[in-house]
Amino acid sequence: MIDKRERPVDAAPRLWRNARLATFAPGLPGIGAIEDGALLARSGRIVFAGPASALADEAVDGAQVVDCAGRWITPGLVDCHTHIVHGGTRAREFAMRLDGASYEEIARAGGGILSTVRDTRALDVEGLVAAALPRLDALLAEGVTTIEMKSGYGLSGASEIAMLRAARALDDRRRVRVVTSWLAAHATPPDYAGRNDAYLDEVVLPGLAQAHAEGLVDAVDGFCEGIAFSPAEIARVFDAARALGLPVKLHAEQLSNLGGAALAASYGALSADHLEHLDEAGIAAMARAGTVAVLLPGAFYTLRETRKPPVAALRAAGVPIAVATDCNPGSSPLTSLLLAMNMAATLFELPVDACLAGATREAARALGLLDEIGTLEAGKAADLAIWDVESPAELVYRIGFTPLHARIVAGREIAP
Ligand code: DI6
Ligand code: FE
Repeated sequence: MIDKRERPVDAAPRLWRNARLATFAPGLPGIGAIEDGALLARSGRIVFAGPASALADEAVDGAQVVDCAGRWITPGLVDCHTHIVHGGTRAREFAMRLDGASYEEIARAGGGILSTVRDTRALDVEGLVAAALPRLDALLAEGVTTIEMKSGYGLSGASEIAMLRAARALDDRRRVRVVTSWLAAHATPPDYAGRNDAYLDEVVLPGLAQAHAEGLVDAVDGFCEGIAFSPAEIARVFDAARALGLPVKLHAEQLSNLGGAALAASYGALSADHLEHLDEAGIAAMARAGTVAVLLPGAFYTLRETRKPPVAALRAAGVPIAVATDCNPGSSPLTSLLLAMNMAATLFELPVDACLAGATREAARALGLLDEIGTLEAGKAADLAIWDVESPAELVYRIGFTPLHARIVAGREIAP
């Protein structure tokens, strides 16, 4: 269902040799490292990723050879949670928060998400594309090859759809895979204040049906929170998604605990995201359902939260953990997935290897794309990042430094 659009591929076989591979292949420990590695791609797909000694000579006949000079190759990075399509900034609110106003106070006073809604509605599709492109380019320059983009700042049928059209246009404009989420249940627009059910009936649900009919929706998201939508309201959105055969995900337990993660898990959600206030019952429900926990340390940092997501308990329960930027103008004006990994390590104590897996394999899982991307394994898309580092741990450890050597999408190299 997700992301099955045709993409241009490089048909010619290409061999990256003299490389070190961080494969993240299941069955290999840690990052799945292979020294003296080689990676062969044909028609945009990996046909071999492993020790050079195991690659048959005849397999590489006619391949264009790239000498990696010992550089590391990882799967292309995957940013599985962004609100990158939007108008305006919220720099003024940032200053207000530093003066003591809380995020919730600003939201309840008509600022917050609703101020971005005003700036987003003011732009047409082309304006939204132009506004998002510099942010997208910042992520691509760090080796991102797949990015999720949400609606959620239009809050009318037409403007939510415009946001997703912009996301699809960005997919055409750059060599990157874009995955979309319908997030009309993000905030209640002023004309529906206090009437969430009417907003669902008149905007969220009919808009979803229309956007889906236009092929604009890969998954359905919501914001389950006191300042947004209740579990019962989110359940109505998820029922509609299920009827359309669309996977769901949820912003859950960010500012309080409403049981959103358990609700999402009961719908077999791909992911539950944020999770600072997640409890034991929510963890158990996510573990049973295989729902990925998406950590968004940029929002935790920006809002100067003190309660951390229960990372140790999630890991002990075997819940897969992804890391994403949450790139948005209010709570996470972050366009660096490398910094998000660093923050997940430093702020949330996520181990370094888990941070790396969280921005590759587990982020792919969170998008329902693990069969296609996220590891270096034969059969998957040849989406790669090549790095000038001594070890992949450096990608997590450095702050504000991007050692990207090359970015490859569907086997074709794009200068960083
Ligand atoms: N949680 C968040 O952190 C973002 N959305 C959400 O549901 C914030 C959105 C914003 O403040 O503009
Ligand atoms: Fe978000």
